[in-house]
Amino acid sequence: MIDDVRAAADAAVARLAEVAVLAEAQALETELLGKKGPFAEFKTRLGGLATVDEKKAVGQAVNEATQRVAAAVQARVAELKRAERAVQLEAERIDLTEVLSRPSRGHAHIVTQAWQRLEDVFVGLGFQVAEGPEVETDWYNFEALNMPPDHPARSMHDTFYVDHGTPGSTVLRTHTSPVQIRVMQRVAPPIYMIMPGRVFRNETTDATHLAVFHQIEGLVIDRGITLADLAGTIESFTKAFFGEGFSSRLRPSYFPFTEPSAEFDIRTPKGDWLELGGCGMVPPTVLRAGGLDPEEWSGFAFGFGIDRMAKERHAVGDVREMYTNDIRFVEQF
Ligand code: FA5
Repeated sequence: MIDDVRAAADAAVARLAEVAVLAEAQALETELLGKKGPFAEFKTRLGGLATVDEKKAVGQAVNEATQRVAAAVQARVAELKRAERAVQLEAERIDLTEVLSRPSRGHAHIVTQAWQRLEDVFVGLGFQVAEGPEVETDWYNFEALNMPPDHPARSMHDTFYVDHGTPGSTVLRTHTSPVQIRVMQRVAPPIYMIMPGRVFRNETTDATHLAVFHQIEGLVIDRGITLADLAGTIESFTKAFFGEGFSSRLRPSYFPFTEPSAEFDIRTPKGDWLELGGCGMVPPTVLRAGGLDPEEWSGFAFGFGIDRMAKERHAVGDVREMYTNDIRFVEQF
């Protein structure tokens, strides 16, 4: 019978080793060590043994077997609990390393940065910001700005026409100056306004020319405004935008919608002169087109290219580089 007891213990331990689920191990504990289990049965059979020595020897074997099986149950249950906990932890794990592998953030394009900085500087000088439509009528883009049909200055603006209304009546604006007229019509003076935006010219592109580019227009209308105010504003802007080491100059030029007209250049700390844009005093014809009385109001306007400013500021060799969408180029700024 002692051999039977030991064999039963071996079988119990072997079964426990095969169990893979915690609940099954707990059920097996009841089956093996409970009142109806094999070792309980061995105990009941002790009474039927012939001698006291036999009872003692078999009893001891049953106790040892019970203890061995109980220890095996305990070890297996603990092992399976650990395994189940590990599975649960894995399932509920929050992967904090995600924060580190987040895709890198982009940033504003070099031209957008220049646009935003220009706005900041002019707002700092007391200007407000307005925008106008990119698809414009011939009247706003040309006629109201002193360029009637057949005016020779129109040939300087190679125009994209839009197939809308009377042929030739709708254009993609060739400059931001039409927004001057829209602002004068809508805003009561005094006006201190800048008007940034996209413009279009049917031109062959090269290192300094694009067919789609950006300008920023400025318009000041108040009482008693003179050319000295224009020169002072351009000088303050130059220092605020480029730095104290820079200065500006006005050079006589011609635009149909300003009189007198000038190009304005900036002088770099190295002494080079860069042409930035055009400017001048707003003539009575243009003030009237905007619905203002030239006897009461006077003013000046200026306009320059944002893309060329970004190009100069960052020493980009070719303005077309900024629109190749090459991430290696864009990332540098
Ligand atoms: C004008 O467009 C005038 N409307 C500016 C103006 C406004 C004068 C108000 C007086 C009063 P212009 O054609 O020169 O002028 O263009 C102004 C600026 O736009 C240029 O100095 C240049 O910086 C930029 N620009 C002109 N053409 C291109 C082009 N194809 N590609 C990139 N930038 C250009």
